[in-house]
Amino acid sequence: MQKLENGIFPAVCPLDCPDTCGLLVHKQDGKIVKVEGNPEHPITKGSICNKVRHMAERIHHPERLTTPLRRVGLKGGAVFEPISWDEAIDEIAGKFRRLSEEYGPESILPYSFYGNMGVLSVEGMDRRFFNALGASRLEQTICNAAGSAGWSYTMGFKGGTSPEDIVNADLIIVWGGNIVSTNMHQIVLAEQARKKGARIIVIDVHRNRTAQWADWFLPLYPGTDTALALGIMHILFRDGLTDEAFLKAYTVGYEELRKQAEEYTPEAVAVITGIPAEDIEKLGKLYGEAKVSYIHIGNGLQHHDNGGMNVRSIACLPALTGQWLKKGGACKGNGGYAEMNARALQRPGLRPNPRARSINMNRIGEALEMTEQPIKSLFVYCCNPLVVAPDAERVRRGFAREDLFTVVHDLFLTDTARYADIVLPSTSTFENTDLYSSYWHHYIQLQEPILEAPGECKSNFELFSLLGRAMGFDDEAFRQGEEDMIREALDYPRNPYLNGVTLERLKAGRHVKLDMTSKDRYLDNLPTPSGKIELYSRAMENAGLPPLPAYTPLVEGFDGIRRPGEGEKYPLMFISPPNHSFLNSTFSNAWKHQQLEKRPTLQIHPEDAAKRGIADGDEVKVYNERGMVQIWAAVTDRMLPGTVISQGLWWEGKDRPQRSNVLTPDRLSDMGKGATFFSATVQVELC
Ligand SMILES: Nc1nc2c(c(=O)[nH]1)N[C@H]1C(S)=C(S)[C@@H](COP(=O)(O)OP(=O)(O)OC[C@H]3O[C@@H](n4cnc5c(=O)[nH]c(N)nc54)[C@H](O)[C@@H]3O)O[C@H]1N2
Ligand SMILES: Nc1nc2c(c(=O)[nH]1)N[C@H]1C(S)=C(S)[C@@H](COP(=O)(O)OP(=O)(O)OC[C@H]3O[C@@H](n4cnc5c(=O)[nH]c(N)nc54)[C@H](O)[C@@H]3O)O[C@H]1N2
Ligand code: SF4
Ligand SMILES: [Mo]
Repeated sequence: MQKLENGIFPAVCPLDCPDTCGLLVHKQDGKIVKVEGNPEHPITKGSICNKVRHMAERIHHPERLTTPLRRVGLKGGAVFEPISWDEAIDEIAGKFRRLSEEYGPESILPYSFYGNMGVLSVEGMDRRFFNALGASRLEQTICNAAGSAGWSYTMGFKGGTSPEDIVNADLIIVWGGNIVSTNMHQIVLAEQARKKGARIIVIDVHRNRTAQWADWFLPLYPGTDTALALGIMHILFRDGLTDEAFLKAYTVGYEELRKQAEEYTPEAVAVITGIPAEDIEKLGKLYGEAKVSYIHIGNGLQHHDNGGMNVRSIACLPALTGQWLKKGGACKGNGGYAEMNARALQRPGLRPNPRARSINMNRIGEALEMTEQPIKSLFVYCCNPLVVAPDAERVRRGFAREDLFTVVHDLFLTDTARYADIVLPSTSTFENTDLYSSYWHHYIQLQEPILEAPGECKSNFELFSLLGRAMGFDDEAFRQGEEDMIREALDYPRNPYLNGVTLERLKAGRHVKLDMTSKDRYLDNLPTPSGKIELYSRAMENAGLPPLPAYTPLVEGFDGIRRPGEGEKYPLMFISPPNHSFLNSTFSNAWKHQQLEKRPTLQIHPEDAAKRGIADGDEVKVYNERGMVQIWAAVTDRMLPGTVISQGLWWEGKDRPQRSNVLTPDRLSDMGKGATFFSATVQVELC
């Protein structure tokens, strides 16, 4: 039995990170003593991030949950008593039966995300269970929904440039992504291109680690990327740098776009973005003259009111210079290549109420306030909504409802679990069987258990099989084993890229590359309505959106007349992106990772700090009408005046409020019903 042996075992990184690394886990006396990258994995190539090098602390953490718990004190007071699994399952199943009878099964809402990227963990038995129960559905739009919709309107298929092709580029633009921290193997590939002469440009609202690594950094005002993309288009059309043959053959709407771009002169775009006109000229020329260019579209620029349009506009650029025939292009995510058989995995047919309502996960605070058809129970797993969801105080107030029956399945007593009625202990990925794909590279991987689960931890798969049986769901779907489900997931002839990927090959080889032969026909198979790249999109027009790229200001803050930092109650744009050492809110409770990040900070420009009498290291209050955090100022000119940055999703402090999401809006983005975390405005003062 692998679990008990000492030695080195192959594993997969389960975290919500595009790199989905192959790992080697060193084990001694039942414990992990070292985690390193698998040198045989073609993308990992033996190197992993610092977060996961310290993964052992998380897996063997003394505060890991090991037994089910029942609340005995007040909601949120985090006083619990241990109970057995039998009691926990009985209590949950009993409550779900009663709620279904009294209020209907849609009074129950699952709330999950990708705390573990395993297909069986978050898109498998759990979905079967909530389908058979007839629970409300969750719109999982907290991450890249806006950008994904914007990309899809333009390109149709949810995939772009392959990682391995990045090395061919002579110009690389990292746009709204901090890939040194969030996608480190892309840096390795970009470095290979750089050795051959490629130039690297970063466009961001602050000089993050990636900007420090780049050859040229362009800081801009938040939410103004569409204007910049149109400025580049203006220069491409004006100076004859477009590939007219490509435009004719593979796009629709290029004449309309040419006209649309006319008004976005470098001078006009400079006013909107804060980038000097001469820099916009230079950028447009560099992009137009590059032989092979590649744009990495990060997640940051789509967490805005106008986030869908930001991605949609940038996605038009490679078509203008014909990059899709030159192995250049762009990537907003490559999940489409690895699409699996979701119907077989999730069994929507089990649902007694195919028209069950959907609740947007970004609006969970509001949803918990509904008085008609109220939500009476929440089942949270693989997610930490009290920290990661917008307008976090509203979310907390919802979770504090005495009449809400909340179950949380996690490895730790997170801020969310503290509000649970029943807490269930989860295994870590290394204790499970699961299947992993990447939303960036093209390798599928298998995880098999290499550790004994501590205490009474159960995987998501075990938990939902057990609950299904306790609810009396007698479909064979609840009796399948992990390997049956993996086979079903991979059996999906509709996706040619999945050809030949089988459980047997995964067991033999650990990672199996997707069959990329049909990528040759990428441009012929674009699933847009026209079958072409849609520079003009009738589908957008039908949805009430501008059919062409068009700049719309953010709802709060900068409007093209008033600059960030000026006037009003909350003059500063507040951006709260990931930090280097946490993975969303995961690791926020791990000592090593906390040491590396030291403490939550607010990066503030010297001009903005001086106006408020703030010096480096001072404790400051950051607030708006939604809430307040108390963190430490780091005075720096890494961004334009008017923008402040706080990196990292910290759990609530023991003696201070520090969850940045108490400040963020729960408005939805222009497309895809996505989150608008970064479209927040705040005021800052000395404590
Ligand atoms: N270390 C680490 N790695 C991670 C994560 C983590 O928490 N920590 N999270 C993982 C997940 S779930 C995701 S989705 C990805 C996200 O990783 P990325 O794609 O890198 O996205 P973000 O880090 O959210 O934001 C990237 C940058 O966008 C900038 N930005 C904000 N607003 C704007 C804007 O209007 N325009 C422009 N041009 N830039 C803007 C931010 O300043 C930030 O530097 O990373 C994954 N990897
Ligand atoms: N302000 C602000 N807010 C943000 C973002 C931002 O940049 N700024 N980023 C947003 C983005 S892009 C994302 S993707 C979300 C991410 O938000 P979440 O998906 O909530 O990510 P995490 O905070 O890492 O929480 C994942 C939880 O799953 C648990 N977990 C891990 N494995 C398992 C398992 O096998 N079973 C169970 N039951 N639990 C498990 C972990 O212990 C952890 O508590 O946050 C969003 N929120
Ligand atoms: S978090 Fe990302 S970079 Fe780090 S080991 Fe996991 S997949 Fe690799
Ligand atoms: Mo994400």
